[in-house]
Amino acid sequence: MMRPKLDPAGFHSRVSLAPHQLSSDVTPREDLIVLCHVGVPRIERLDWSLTVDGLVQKPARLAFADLSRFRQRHVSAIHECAGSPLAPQEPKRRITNVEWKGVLLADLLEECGLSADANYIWSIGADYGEFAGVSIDEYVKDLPIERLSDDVLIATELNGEPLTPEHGFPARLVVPGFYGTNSVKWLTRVSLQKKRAQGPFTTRWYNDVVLDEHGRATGQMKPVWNVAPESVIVSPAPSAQLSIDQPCEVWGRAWGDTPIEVVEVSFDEGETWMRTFPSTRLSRSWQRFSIEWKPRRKGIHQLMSRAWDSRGNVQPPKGARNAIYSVQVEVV
Ligand SMILES: Nc1nc2c(c(=O)[nH]1)N[C@H]1C(S)=C(S)[C@@H](COP(=O)(O)O)O[C@H]1N2
Ligand SMILES: [Mo]
Repeated sequence: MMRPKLDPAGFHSRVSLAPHQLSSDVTPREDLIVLCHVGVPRIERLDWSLTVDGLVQKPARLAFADLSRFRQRHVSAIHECAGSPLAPQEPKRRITNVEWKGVLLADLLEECGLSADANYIWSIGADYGEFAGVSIDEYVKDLPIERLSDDVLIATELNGEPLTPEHGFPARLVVPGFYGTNSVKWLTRVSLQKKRAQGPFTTRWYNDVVLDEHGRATGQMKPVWNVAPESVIVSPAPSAQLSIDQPCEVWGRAWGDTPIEVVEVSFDEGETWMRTFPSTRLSRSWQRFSIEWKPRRKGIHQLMSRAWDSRGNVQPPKGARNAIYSVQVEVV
Protein backbone atom coordinates (compact mmCIF):
# COMPACT_ATOMS: atom_id res chain seq x y z
CA MET A 1 0.00 0.00 0.00
CA MET A 2 1.25 3.48 -0.83
CA ARG A 3 1.67 5.99 1.97
CA PRO A 4 -1.72 7.53 2.63
CA LYS A 5 -2.29 11.26 2.96
CA LEU A 6 -2.30 12.59 6.55
CA ASP A 7 -5.04 15.00 7.54
CA PRO A 8 -4.16 16.51 9.86
CA ALA A 9 -0.44 15.79 9.86
CA GLY A 10 1.41 15.95 13.19
CA PHE A 11 0.33 15.23 16.76
CA HIS A 12 -3.44 15.25 17.09
CA SER A 13 -5.41 14.61 20.26
CA ARG A 14 -8.66 15.32 22.04
CA VAL A 15 -8.82 15.27 25.81
CA SER A 16 -11.22 12.96 27.53
CA LEU A 17 -13.80 13.64 30.17
CA ALA A 18 -12.78 14.45 33.72
CA PRO A 19 -13.57 11.74 36.31
CA HIS A 20 -16.72 13.50 37.58
CA GLN A 21 -18.08 13.51 34.01
CA LEU A 22 -17.96 9.72 33.59
CA SER A 23 -21.67 9.25 34.20
CA SER A 24 -22.46 7.23 31.03
CA ASP A 25 -21.73 3.51 31.21
CA VAL A 26 -20.73 3.60 27.54
CA THR A 27 -18.76 6.71 26.63
CA PRO A 28 -20.57 8.63 23.88
CA ARG A 29 -18.68 9.09 20.64
CA GLU A 30 -18.17 12.85 21.08
CA ASP A 31 -16.52 12.24 24.47
CA LEU A 32 -14.00 9.61 23.35
CA ILE A 33 -10.29 10.23 23.67
CA VAL A 34 -8.34 10.73 20.47
CA LEU A 35 -4.61 10.22 20.37
CA CYS A 36 -2.61 10.26 17.17
CA HIS A 37 1.16 10.70 17.63
CA VAL A 38 2.00 11.72 14.08
CA GLY A 39 -1.27 12.44 12.25
CA VAL A 40 -4.45 10.93 10.86
CA PRO A 41 -4.00 8.85 7.70
CA ARG A 42 -6.95 8.90 5.31
CA ILE A 43 -7.50 5.44 3.85
CA GLU A 44 -10.41 4.23 1.71
CA ARG A 45 -11.76 0.74 2.38
CA LEU A 46 -10.90 -0.36 -1.15
CA ASP A 47 -7.31 0.82 -0.77
CA TRP A 48 -6.82 -0.90 2.58
CA SER A 49 -5.12 -4.25 2.95
CA LEU A 50 -3.63 -6.21 5.81
CA THR A 51 -0.40 -8.13 5.33
CA VAL A 52 0.38 -11.05 7.64
CA ASP A 53 4.01 -12.13 7.54
CA GLY A 54 6.99 -13.20 9.62
CA LEU A 55 6.93 -16.53 11.46
CA VAL A 56 3.83 -17.98 9.81
CA GLN A 57 3.50 -20.96 7.49
CA LYS A 58 1.35 -19.10 4.95
CA PRO A 59 1.83 -15.34 4.70
CA ALA A 60 -1.35 -13.59 3.62
CA ARG A 61 -2.73 -10.36 2.32
CA LEU A 62 -6.35 -9.55 3.08
CA ALA A 63 -8.62 -6.94 1.58
CA PHE A 64 -11.29 -5.27 3.71
CA ALA A 65 -13.99 -7.51 2.20
CA ASP A 66 -12.03 -10.61 3.28
CA LEU A 67 -12.71 -9.75 6.92
CA SER A 68 -16.38 -10.73 6.43
CA ARG A 69 -15.29 -14.37 6.07
CA PHE A 70 -14.56 -14.49 9.79
CA ARG A 71 -17.04 -14.59 12.70
CA GLN A 72 -17.82 -11.22 14.21
CA ARG A 73 -17.18 -10.54 17.87
CA HIS A 74 -18.43 -7.80 20.21
CA VAL A 75 -16.30 -6.73 23.15
CA SER A 76 -17.29 -4.12 25.66
CA ALA A 77 -14.09 -2.79 27.18
CA ILE A 78 -12.33 0.04 28.88
CA HIS A 79 -10.14 2.01 26.51
CA GLU A 80 -7.49 3.99 28.39
CA CYS A 81 -4.61 6.08 27.18
CA ALA A 82 -1.46 5.40 29.22
CA GLY A 83 -0.79 9.16 29.37
CA SER A 84 2.12 11.02 27.87
CA PRO A 85 4.98 8.73 26.83
CA LEU A 86 7.26 11.63 27.75
CA ALA A 87 5.95 11.63 31.37
CA PRO A 88 5.05 7.99 32.04
CA GLN A 89 4.58 8.30 35.81
CA GLU A 90 2.04 11.10 35.60
CA PRO A 91 -1.59 10.04 36.03
CA LYS A 92 -3.79 11.42 33.27
CA ARG A 93 -6.91 9.28 33.75
CA ARG A 94 -7.87 9.35 30.09
CA ILE A 95 -10.42 6.61 30.49
CA THR A 96 -13.41 5.61 28.40
CA ASN A 97 -15.61 2.52 28.14
CA VAL A 98 -16.61 1.46 24.64
CA GLU A 99 -18.13 -1.27 22.49
CA TRP A 100 -15.92 -2.77 19.81
CA LYS A 101 -16.94 -5.01 16.93
CA GLY A 102 -14.55 -6.92 14.74
CA VAL A 103 -12.97 -10.25 13.99
CA LEU A 104 -10.64 -12.22 16.22
CA LEU A 105 -6.99 -11.88 15.29
CA ALA A 106 -6.62 -15.49 16.46
CA ASP A 107 -9.06 -16.70 13.77
CA LEU A 108 -7.13 -14.90 11.09
CA LEU A 109 -3.76 -16.15 12.28
CA GLU A 110 -5.04 -19.69 12.48
CA GLU A 111 -5.46 -19.65 8.71
CA CYS A 112 -1.85 -18.54 8.35
CA GLY A 113 -0.47 -21.15 10.73
CA LEU A 114 1.81 -19.88 13.49
CA SER A 115 5.38 -21.13 13.66
CA ALA A 116 6.44 -22.58 16.99
CA ASP A 117 9.13 -19.93 17.48
CA ALA A 118 6.74 -16.96 17.17
CA ASN A 119 6.77 -15.18 20.54
CA TYR A 120 5.50 -11.70 19.72
CA ILE A 121 2.91 -10.20 17.45
CA TRP A 122 4.07 -6.96 15.93
CA SER A 123 1.33 -4.66 14.69
CA ILE A 124 2.04 -1.85 12.29
CA GLY A 125 -0.05 1.20 11.43
CA ALA A 126 -0.08 3.31 8.27
CA ASP A 127 0.83 6.60 9.98
CA TYR A 128 4.25 8.21 9.66
CA GLY A 129 5.89 11.54 10.45
CA GLU A 130 7.66 12.98 13.45
CA PHE A 131 7.10 12.68 17.20
CA ALA A 132 9.13 14.46 19.90
CA GLY A 133 11.85 15.23 17.35
CA VAL A 134 12.16 11.60 16.22
CA SER A 135 11.38 10.64 12.64
CA ILE A 136 8.75 7.89 12.55
CA ASP A 137 8.66 5.53 9.57
CA GLU A 138 5.66 3.64 10.85
CA TYR A 139 3.86 3.14 14.18
CA VAL A 140 4.93 -0.29 15.46
CA LYS A 141 3.75 -2.00 18.65
CA ASP A 142 4.04 -5.55 19.92
CA LEU A 143 2.24 -7.94 22.22
CA PRO A 144 3.12 -11.31 23.66
CA ILE A 145 1.69 -14.27 21.77
CA GLU A 146 -0.01 -15.62 24.92
CA ARG A 147 -2.40 -12.72 24.68
CA LEU A 148 -3.83 -13.96 21.40
CA SER A 149 -6.04 -16.60 23.00
CA ASP A 150 -8.12 -13.97 24.78
CA ASP A 151 -10.03 -11.43 22.76
CA VAL A 152 -7.65 -9.46 20.57
CA LEU A 153 -9.67 -7.96 17.72
CA ILE A 154 -9.25 -6.43 14.35
CA ALA A 155 -12.00 -3.92 14.96
CA THR A 156 -14.04 -2.19 12.31
CA GLU A 157 -16.74 -0.65 14.53
CA LEU A 158 -16.74 1.50 17.64
CA ASN A 159 -19.97 2.06 19.61
CA GLY A 160 -22.05 0.53 16.82
CA GLU A 161 -20.67 2.62 13.97
CA PRO A 162 -17.79 2.26 11.52
CA LEU A 163 -14.55 3.68 12.92
CA THR A 164 -13.96 7.33 12.12
CA PRO A 165 -10.61 8.28 10.52
CA GLU A 166 -9.33 9.53 13.91
CA HIS A 167 -10.08 6.17 15.53
CA GLY A 168 -8.38 4.09 12.85
CA PHE A 169 -10.67 3.70 9.82
CA PRO A 170 -11.07 1.27 8.21
CA ALA A 171 -9.62 -1.25 10.69
CA ARG A 172 -7.51 -1.24 13.82
CA LEU A 173 -6.14 -3.63 16.36
CA VAL A 174 -7.84 -3.70 19.77
CA VAL A 175 -6.13 -5.38 22.70
CA PRO A 176 -8.77 -5.25 25.45
CA GLY A 177 -7.20 -4.81 28.87
CA PHE A 178 -3.99 -3.34 27.47
CA TYR A 179 -3.36 0.41 27.42
CA GLY A 180 -4.70 2.16 24.32
CA THR A 181 -1.24 2.66 22.86
CA ASN A 182 -1.16 -1.05 21.97
CA SER A 183 -4.37 -0.88 19.93
CA VAL A 184 -2.77 0.11 16.65
CA LYS A 185 -4.97 2.21 14.38
CA TRP A 186 -4.98 2.05 10.57
CA LEU A 187 -3.58 -1.45 10.95
CA THR A 188 -1.88 -2.56 7.75
CA ARG A 189 0.54 -5.26 8.82
CA VAL A 190 0.81 -7.98 11.44
CA SER A 191 4.14 -9.72 11.72
CA LEU A 192 4.95 -12.74 13.88
CA GLN A 193 8.38 -12.45 15.44
CA LYS A 194 10.72 -14.07 17.90
CA LYS A 195 11.76 -10.85 19.68
CA ARG A 196 10.15 -7.63 20.80
CA ALA A 197 9.81 -4.83 18.24
CA GLN A 198 12.70 -2.36 18.30
CA GLY A 199 10.94 0.86 17.20
CA PRO A 200 10.74 3.98 19.39
CA PHE A 201 7.18 3.23 20.58
CA THR A 202 8.23 -0.08 22.16
CA THR A 203 11.70 0.80 23.46
CA ARG A 204 12.20 4.50 24.05
CA TRP A 205 8.55 5.20 24.90
CA TYR A 206 5.89 3.00 26.49
CA ASN A 207 8.54 0.97 28.26
CA ASP A 208 8.59 1.66 32.01
CA VAL A 209 11.63 1.67 34.22
CA VAL A 210 11.08 -0.94 36.95
CA LEU A 211 11.73 0.56 40.39
CA ASP A 212 12.72 -1.23 43.59
CA GLU A 213 10.92 -0.68 46.91
CA HIS A 214 12.95 2.50 47.52
CA GLY A 215 11.92 3.98 44.18
CA ARG A 216 15.34 3.40 42.59
CA ALA A 217 15.75 2.15 39.02
CA THR A 218 16.56 -1.57 38.84
CA GLY A 219 17.88 -1.45 35.29
CA GLN A 220 14.94 -3.55 34.13
CA MET A 221 12.20 -2.36 31.80
CA LYS A 222 8.53 -3.32 31.65
CA PRO A 223 6.42 -2.81 28.52
CA VAL A 224 3.32 -0.64 28.96
CA TRP A 225 0.87 -3.47 28.23
CA ASN A 226 -1.64 -4.51 30.92
CA VAL A 227 -3.81 -1.81 32.44
CA ALA A 228 -2.94 -1.53 36.15
CA PRO A 229 -5.80 -1.42 38.69
CA GLU A 230 -7.36 2.01 38.87
CA SER A 231 -10.45 3.79 40.17
CA VAL A 232 -11.99 7.24 40.27
CA ILE A 233 -14.78 8.82 42.27
CA VAL A 234 -17.40 10.12 39.85
CA SER A 235 -19.69 11.63 42.48
CA PRO A 236 -19.44 13.87 44.43
CA ALA A 237 -17.60 16.15 42.01
CA PRO A 238 -14.61 18.24 43.11
CA SER A 239 -15.68 21.29 45.15
CA ALA A 240 -19.16 19.85 45.78
CA GLN A 241 -20.95 21.12 48.86
CA LEU A 242 -22.48 18.44 51.09
CA SER A 243 -24.71 18.84 54.11
CA ILE A 244 -23.57 17.72 57.52
CA ASP A 245 -25.29 14.59 58.91
CA GLN A 246 -27.01 13.96 55.56
CA PRO A 247 -26.25 10.60 53.93
CA CYS A 248 -24.81 10.88 50.44
CA GLU A 249 -23.80 8.28 47.89
CA VAL A 250 -20.13 8.25 46.94
CA TRP A 251 -19.73 6.26 43.71
CA GLY A 252 -17.22 5.72 40.98
CA ARG A 253 -15.64 3.49 38.37
CA ALA A 254 -12.94 0.88 38.82
CA TRP A 255 -11.07 -1.08 36.16
CA GLY A 256 -7.94 -2.94 35.22
CA ASP A 257 -6.71 -5.74 33.01
CA THR A 258 -7.87 -8.27 35.60
CA PRO A 259 -11.18 -7.77 37.44
CA ILE A 260 -11.28 -5.45 40.44
CA GLU A 261 -12.28 -7.36 43.57
CA VAL A 262 -12.33 -4.64 46.21
CA VAL A 263 -12.42 -0.87 46.19
CA GLU A 264 -11.50 0.96 49.36
CA VAL A 265 -12.80 4.45 49.97
CA SER A 266 -11.35 7.00 52.38
CA PHE A 267 -13.11 10.13 53.63
CA ASP A 268 -10.10 11.42 55.57
CA GLU A 269 -7.31 11.70 52.99
CA GLY A 270 -6.19 8.11 53.37
CA GLU A 271 -6.08 7.83 57.18
CA THR A 272 -8.77 5.16 57.25
CA TRP A 273 -10.32 3.07 54.48
CA MET A 274 -13.76 1.46 54.06
CA ARG A 275 -14.12 -1.67 51.91
CA THR A 276 -16.70 -1.94 49.13
CA PHE A 277 -17.28 -4.63 46.54
CA PRO A 278 -17.71 -3.31 43.01
CA SER A 279 -20.25 -4.69 40.53
CA THR A 280 -19.21 -7.89 38.74
CA ARG A 281 -17.25 -7.22 35.58
CA LEU A 282 -19.21 -7.72 32.35
CA SER A 283 -17.04 -8.51 29.35
CA ARG A 284 -14.06 -6.18 29.92
CA SER A 285 -16.02 -3.12 31.03
CA TRP A 286 -15.32 -0.96 34.00
CA GLN A 287 -17.03 -1.81 37.29
CA ARG A 288 -19.13 0.44 39.50
CA PHE A 289 -18.57 0.91 43.21
CA SER A 290 -20.73 2.78 45.67
CA ILE A 291 -20.76 3.55 49.39
CA GLU A 292 -22.92 5.68 51.65
CA TRP A 293 -21.26 8.45 53.61
CA LYS A 294 -22.72 10.61 56.36
CA PRO A 295 -20.29 13.49 57.01
CA ARG A 296 -20.06 14.30 60.72
CA ARG A 297 -17.76 17.31 60.60
CA LYS A 298 -18.00 20.63 58.80
CA GLY A 299 -15.18 21.82 56.60
CA ILE A 300 -12.98 20.47 53.83
CA HIS A 301 -12.71 16.70 53.29
CA GLN A 302 -10.47 14.76 50.95
CA LEU A 303 -12.16 11.68 49.46
CA MET A 304 -10.10 8.92 47.83
CA SER A 305 -10.59 5.49 46.33
CA ARG A 306 -8.16 2.68 45.64
CA ALA A 307 -8.80 -0.47 43.63
CA TRP A 308 -7.44 -3.96 44.37
CA ASP A 309 -7.38 -6.45 41.53
CA SER A 310 -7.76 -10.21 41.69
CA ARG A 311 -3.97 -10.62 41.82
CA GLY A 312 -3.65 -8.44 44.93
CA ASN A 313 -2.26 -5.38 43.12
CA VAL A 314 -3.37 -2.03 44.48
CA GLN A 315 -3.13 1.60 43.36
CA PRO A 316 -0.12 3.44 44.79
CA PRO A 317 -0.50 6.87 46.48
CA LYS A 318 1.68 8.62 43.89
CA GLY A 319 4.39 8.34 41.26
CA ALA A 320 2.54 6.06 38.84
CA ARG A 321 0.02 6.46 36.04
CA ASN A 322 -2.56 4.61 38.15
CA ALA A 323 -1.91 6.64 41.32
CA ILE A 324 -4.85 7.29 43.66
CA TYR A 325 -7.28 10.02 42.63
CA SER A 326 -8.73 12.30 45.28
CA VAL A 327 -11.66 14.68 45.41
CA GLN A 328 -11.94 17.64 47.74
CA VAL A 329 -15.44 18.47 48.98
CA GLU A 330 -16.86 20.90 51.50
CA VAL A 331 -19.29 19.91 54.22
CA VAL A 332 -21.54 22.77 55.38
N1 LIG B 1 -1.22 3.79 14.32
C1 LIG B 1 -1.38 4.36 15.50
N2 LIG B 1 -2.10 3.71 16.44
C2 LIG B 1 -2.30 4.26 17.66
C3 LIG B 1 -1.74 5.52 17.99
C4 LIG B 1 -0.98 6.19 16.99
O1 LIG B 1 -0.45 7.29 17.19
N3 LIG B 1 -0.82 5.57 15.77
N4 LIG B 1 -1.92 6.04 19.26
C5 LIG B 1 -2.18 5.06 20.32
C6 LIG B 1 -2.55 5.64 21.59
S1 LIG B 1 -1.31 6.26 22.56
C7 LIG B 1 -3.82 5.55 22.10
S2 LIG B 1 -4.19 6.06 23.65
C8 LIG B 1 -4.92 5.00 21.27
C9 LIG B 1 -6.04 5.99 21.20
O2 LIG B 1 -7.09 5.48 20.42
P1 LIG B 1 -8.27 6.44 20.00
O3 LIG B 1 -7.68 7.70 19.44
O4 LIG B 1 -9.09 5.68 19.03
O5 LIG B 1 -9.05 6.72 21.27
O6 LIG B 1 -4.51 4.67 19.96
C10 LIG B 1 -3.26 4.05 19.89
N5 LIG B 1 -3.03 3.58 18.54
MO1 LIG C 1 -2.22 6.89 24.56
